[in-house]
Amino acid sequence: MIALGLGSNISGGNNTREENIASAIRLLGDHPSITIEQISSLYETEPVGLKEQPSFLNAVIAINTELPPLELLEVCLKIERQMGRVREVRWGPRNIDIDLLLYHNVEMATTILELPHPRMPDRRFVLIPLAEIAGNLLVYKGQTAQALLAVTGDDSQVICYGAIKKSWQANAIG
Ligand code: PH2
Ligand code: MG
Ligand code: MG
Repeated sequence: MIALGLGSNISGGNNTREENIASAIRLLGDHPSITIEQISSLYETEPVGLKEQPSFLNAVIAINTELPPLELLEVCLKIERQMGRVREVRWGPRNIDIDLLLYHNVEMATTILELPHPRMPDRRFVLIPLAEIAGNLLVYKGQTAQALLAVTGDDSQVICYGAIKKSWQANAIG
């Protein structure tokens, strides 16, 4: 599975957080080499790291692509820029964040990309939506997302916010 984490905690222009997530999914799906395979529910999540910021909407999607990891990362960063990504501080508020979480069984650690995402075990806002779409897949050091959730040190609140709006999802999948 190739999994991406999506997050938004500020509106961009006239768009809500939900629209930001939906736009990112649509732009990813519009890429000629990317197909969207699964989209988790949206989750309303308490900020982790820098606490004094608005709560996030998070989701995880599974995609398919022939693009190698670094090229996929480039596409994600390009979409962030295209959406006029606003971010002043690391871990601070942003209208859109697209993170590469998993790329099949690839393990790599460079200064620009680490796979699987090294902070995955410490983030309920990633593990909960990932568990929803990844089933029994071993996602990190031989463990399922569910198993990682059982032992994570993170106790931040993650509440299901519901499915992404049907109209947007229909446009994105396939
Ligand atoms: N992203 C961060 C830092 N903290 N907290 C939540 N709840 N959701 C995020 O997506 C998030 C965060 C850095 O990318
Ligand atoms: Mg992130
Ligand atoms: Mg990021």
